[in-house]
Amino acid sequence: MESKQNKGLSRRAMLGATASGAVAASALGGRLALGPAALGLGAAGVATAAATGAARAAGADGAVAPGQLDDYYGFWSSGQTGELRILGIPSMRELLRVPVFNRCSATGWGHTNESIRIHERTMTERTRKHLAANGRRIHDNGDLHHVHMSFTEGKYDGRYLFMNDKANTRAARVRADVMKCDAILEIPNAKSIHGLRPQKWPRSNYVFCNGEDEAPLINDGTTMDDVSTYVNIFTAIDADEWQVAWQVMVSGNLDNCDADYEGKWAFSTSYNSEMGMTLAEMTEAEMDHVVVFNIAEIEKAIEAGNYQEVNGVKVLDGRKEANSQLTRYIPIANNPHGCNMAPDRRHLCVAGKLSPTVTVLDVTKFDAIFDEDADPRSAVVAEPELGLGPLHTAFDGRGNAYTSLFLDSQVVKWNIEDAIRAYAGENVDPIKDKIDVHYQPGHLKTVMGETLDATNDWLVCLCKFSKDRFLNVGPLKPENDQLIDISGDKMVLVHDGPTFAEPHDAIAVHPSILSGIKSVWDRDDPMWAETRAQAEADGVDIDNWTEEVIRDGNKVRVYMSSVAPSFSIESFTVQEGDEVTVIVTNLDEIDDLTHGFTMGNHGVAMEVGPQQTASITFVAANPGVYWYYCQWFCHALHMEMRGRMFVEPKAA
Ligand code: RUQ
Ligand code: CUA
Ligand code: CA
Repeated sequence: MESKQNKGLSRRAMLGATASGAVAASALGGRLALGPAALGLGAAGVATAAATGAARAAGADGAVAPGQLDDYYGFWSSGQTGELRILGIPSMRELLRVPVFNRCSATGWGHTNESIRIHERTMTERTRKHLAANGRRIHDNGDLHHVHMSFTEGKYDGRYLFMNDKANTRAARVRADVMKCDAILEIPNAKSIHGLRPQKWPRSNYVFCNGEDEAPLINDGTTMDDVSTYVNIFTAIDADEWQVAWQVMVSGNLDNCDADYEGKWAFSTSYNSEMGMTLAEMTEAEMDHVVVFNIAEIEKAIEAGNYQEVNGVKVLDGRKEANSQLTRYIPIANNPHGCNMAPDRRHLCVAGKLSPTVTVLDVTKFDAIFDEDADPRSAVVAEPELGLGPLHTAFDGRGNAYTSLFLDSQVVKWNIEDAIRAYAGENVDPIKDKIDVHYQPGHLKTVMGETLDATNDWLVCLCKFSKDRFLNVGPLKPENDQLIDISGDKMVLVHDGPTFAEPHDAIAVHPSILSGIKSVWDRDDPMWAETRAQAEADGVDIDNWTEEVIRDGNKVRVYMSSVAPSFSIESFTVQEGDEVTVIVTNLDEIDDLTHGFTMGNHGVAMEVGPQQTASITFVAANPGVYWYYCQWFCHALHMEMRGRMFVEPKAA
């Protein structure tokens, strides 16, 4: 493994060592130690820690000096781009893109065998058939709205990030130790996964997924426009196995969801209680609803076998007319949207969208609404009128809520307890402040505001339109993710952040929670376990310098290593029409020393990080000479890191 390839020359090696030294030093400098999690603060205690913003590395304007690290990781969705993005907060610098549902030219995600296996593992037969009919193996697109981290006891635990794909009815998991997707699940029976949230307590055993679009449960063409056969499906994914645990049929559709801090409930908004198929029908009723899912009752029903099995999944009937103990339907004004559980462990805030109100539900009253003749609205404890088009709500550690007003292009700060007192008849105004944002905000997020570690530091507001805020780049304009300082009484807008299509949601996480992030892969990482098994079957040791070309009928496996600035194989020969798999192991152990493998004129490229193995397969259809090269700048002699593939013409 020790190689001649002039390790001593590597400038990157020195830079790498310096950089990691700097990280360690700044960690010791107190930033990590000051996190609310490190201080063991719950929602109540956080106010003292972060209210002043004293622990911030950044200035009051959110500026982070060159070479300084951000105070928080931001995890951004990207909508129809289909990837996860990592930004620094408060600088809003984009740090990384993690391809998930999209294909990626840089990393080879969606091209490598390792990533295609992740896509294919839980693909339904229908999708397999559809893709094959269209000459493909995986979908190229996704619509990633919501990203959330795994929880243990109401706090982020740094294990995983979970996210939805509305476009192709999937959910994915990203490992937070390497920031790579390790599991994708196509969810049968449901249509269009929109809202997605992990269970918060006792840990994220489940990830809850909302199906937004109605369709016949047995969707085989035997019934089409008979809407009475349509259902919507709520899905709980087993987060460890990344398989469907169970599903519940509901009345109406499902939009956004959340879960409580006791592990008893999940809840989802429904804008289409009407089961309407047109805009007029979907907005017809004065009241829609929130569905409350009773987790213990659902688990009991599964245990008792009270389900039907559809496409290999256990499906329960939680529709209104089934009159079960699985669900309750709480009437909420016209087309509600956001569904946000406050860190006070008690209050669920449901945004009105077409109604200027946010409805506050006390989840400790949910047991009572499961009584036969209880009024489900008895769980409503406040309904402040906030402004036009309330979409989503975020929280700080002082009992305040921040709601985006889409139509007003504002964020409104209001106090939950004051709203409850006002609802009870006291003369208090729950609204504390309003600020203009630019323009039409959707989601907004405070730092760890969806956990018991809610802080009073920053608010990120994801605006759908930027209009005149940036240089005109043509008809397609960026979104505008704005950073707002919420440490004082008044909200202060400090930064405009243009982003490409189309972040819906974001979370911010303290670095102390992500201390397990690796800079170099473990050689025995499960990501390439199947590739390793093939190598072992071929008698090839991929942990050491490898130069092996294995022929297996018309399949050829080329095993090579990379150490800057060389591949172990300078040329290899295959026959016209061979199916070629190139397996590259990067033996460099240096922080940030990523290589790549690109086969010229073959549409083949992949990332190979330090100590990573990656593989890619293609057919060598045309005879001739082809250069392969490393596309990741790795060394002064990076350009020279190349080799030739000879494709010999088929014997006539
Ligand atoms: S919900 S439209 Cu996040 Cu506002 Cu997807
Ligand atoms: Cu290796 Cu560039
Ligand atoms: Ca409606």
